[in-house]
Amino acid sequence: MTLSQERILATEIPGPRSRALQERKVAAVSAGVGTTLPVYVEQAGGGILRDVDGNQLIDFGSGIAVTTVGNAAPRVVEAVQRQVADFTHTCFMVTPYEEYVEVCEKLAELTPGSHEKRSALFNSGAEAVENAVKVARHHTGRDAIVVFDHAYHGRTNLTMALTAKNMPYKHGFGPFAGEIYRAPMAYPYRWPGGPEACADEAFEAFVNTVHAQVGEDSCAAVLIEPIQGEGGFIVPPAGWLPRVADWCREQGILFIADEIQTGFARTGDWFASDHEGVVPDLVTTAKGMAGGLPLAAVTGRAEVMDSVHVGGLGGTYGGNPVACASALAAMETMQELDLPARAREIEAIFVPRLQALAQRHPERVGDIRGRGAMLAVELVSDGPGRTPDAALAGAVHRACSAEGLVTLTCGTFGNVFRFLPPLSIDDHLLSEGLDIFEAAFDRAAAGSQ
Ligand code: PLZ
Repeated sequence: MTLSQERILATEIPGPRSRALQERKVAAVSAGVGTTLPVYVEQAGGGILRDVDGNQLIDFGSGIAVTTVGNAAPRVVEAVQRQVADFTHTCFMVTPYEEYVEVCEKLAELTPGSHEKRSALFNSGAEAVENAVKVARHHTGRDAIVVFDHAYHGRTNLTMALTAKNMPYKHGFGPFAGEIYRAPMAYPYRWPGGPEACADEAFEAFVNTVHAQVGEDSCAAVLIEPIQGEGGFIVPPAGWLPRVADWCREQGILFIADEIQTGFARTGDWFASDHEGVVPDLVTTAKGMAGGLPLAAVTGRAEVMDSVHVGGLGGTYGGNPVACASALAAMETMQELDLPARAREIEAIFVPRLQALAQRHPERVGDIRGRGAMLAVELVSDGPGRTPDAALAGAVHRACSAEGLVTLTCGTFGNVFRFLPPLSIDDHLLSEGLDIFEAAFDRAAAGSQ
C-alpha cells in the first residue's frame, strides 16, 4: 500500500483546491446530486482518503459500505488491470465470457443456503432489486410486493415506491409504481409496546398487513433488508426475521433479502441473513461485492430464477467483465483474510466505546445498535422521551469532517450516526477516529443542551 496510514491535516477542510473544484461542480453538475463532504479525493486505500490539498482523512464510511476490502485493494487493482487490457466489454447476452459465470458460481457458494441456485448480474443495487421483483412476480403470477417502514431499496421508479422515506428520495418524483404495500418494521427502540413486545407484536402486525391489505394469495414477495441501512441501521429483534421467512414459505410468498448494504462480510457474517440461519428465496447484492466497481446481482433458488423466459433478464452492461474481475478478486480477498472475522473485531473495538459515550450522555444517546462493522447510535434530545435529534447528528458530523474523519448519518428522522469503516482499516485509525468522534460529540452535546 503506497498511501501512508495516517491522518494528515495539511489545510482547513475542505482546502483551497477542493473549494475550487466545488465551484466547478456547482457550475457543471446538477444541484440534485448532493455531496455531504465536498473534499475531492485523489487517492485512497486501507482506511485513508487523500484529498487534492494533501489532507488525509480517516474513512468511517467506505463510500456507503462499498470498499469492504479497502479502496484500490491490491488484488482488485491487479485483476482489473489485467481484465481491462484483455477486453472491456462484449455484452454477456451477445458473446459471453467466463468471469460472469465464475461470479455466479461464487454467489451460489457464498449466499445463504446449500440449495441449487442461479444468479443474474446487473449494474446497481436498485437494478438488482427491480429484477428480483420482476422474477418474483413472474414466478408466482402474483402482483403485490410487501415492504417495511424505514426501508431503502433505491431511487429508480419501482425502487422509489419500495423505499419508505420521502425526503430526499421521493419528493416530487411520483407517480410511483403500484402494488406495493408497507408493513410496520420490527424496530425495538421505537416499538410502541416496548422492545420486549416488539418481536411478537411486529410479527402479528406484519401478518395482519398482508392478510388485511393484500391477501396472502395475491402477494408475490416480501422484500426486506435483514438490517435496515439508510432507514437507520435498524436491527429487528432475535427470532423475528426467521418467523417472517417461515410464514412467507407457508403462504407461497417469496422471501427476498436485500443484502446490498449488509452483504459480504459487513455484519460479521457473510450475509446478515446467516446470523439467524434465514435462507431467503432470493437475495440482492451489490456494494461490497465488487471492491468499488459497479456490479449487482440477484441470486435465488434455481427453479425461481429459471422460471423466467430466455431473454427476460439482462441489460447492456450487466456483469461487465471488468466489474466481474474486480468482484472475483474482492471475494477472494474477503475469504483469504477472513473479513467476516475482521468485522466482528471492529464491533468489539467500537461497542465498549459507544457504550461509554452513552453512559456519559444518557439524555442524548438513545440507542446503540448494529452488527459487525455496521454500527450506529441513535441520537435524541431527551433520553427516555426518544425525540429524534437530527441537529445533534449534523453538528457531530460537521465537527468530525473538520477534524479529518469521514462519517455518515442516516435514519428516517436523520438522527442516526452510523459507522461503516472499510474492513482494511488499521486498529490505530479506528481508535483515532473514535477519539475524534467522541470529542466532537462531547462538544456538540455541550453546545446544544
Ligand atoms: N438496497 C439496502 O443500501 C443503496 C444509497 C445512497 P444502488 N444504499 C445507498 C443514496 O443516497 O443513493 C442501497 C441499499 C439497499 C438498495 C440500494 C440501492 O443501491 O447501487 O445505490 O442503486
